Amino acid sequence: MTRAYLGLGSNLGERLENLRRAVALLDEGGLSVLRSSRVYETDPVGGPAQPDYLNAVIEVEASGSARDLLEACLRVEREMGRERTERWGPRVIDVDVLTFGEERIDEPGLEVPHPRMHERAFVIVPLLELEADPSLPGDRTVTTLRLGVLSLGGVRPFAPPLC
Ligand code: GSY
Repeated sequence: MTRAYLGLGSNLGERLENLRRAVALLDEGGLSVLRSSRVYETDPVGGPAQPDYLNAVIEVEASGSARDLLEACLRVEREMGRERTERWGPRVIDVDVLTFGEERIDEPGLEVPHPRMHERAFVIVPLLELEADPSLPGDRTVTTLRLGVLSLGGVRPFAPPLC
């Protein structure tokens, strides 16, 4: 069994309902969803002008490999009708593998810890509710993060934890 953190995001349709449904589908798909951060409303980062996101981080326990976990996340995105068209565009749901235990993986389509997570306040702020010293890409730790890179603006508490 491996503890992992997943990042959830939605900026189309019933955003909060979308996050809740993703948690339910992940749980039904065989993962144990252990804990959730609060839900934050966040300014969109990158891509075209698009609506604000709701973001949260959940902690799961996975029985398979990191690749199995990635497949489970992609399955939920597909079940919820996500179309991977525009790379940084708006989406009904986004489910990202942020960390997988202490593993460091650099394979096609699967980089863990997520290579951009340390630059994204919409990931780091909810993650720090669950884990004081998370695995980050490279040799980084939370104490070495530079606030210039990680702008903390644009992340506002919106709703209680998803579970
Ligand atoms: O990387 C996930 C999708 N995404 C997000 C997001 O989840 N939240 C915010 N605030 N901006 C984003 N830009 C992209 S792409």
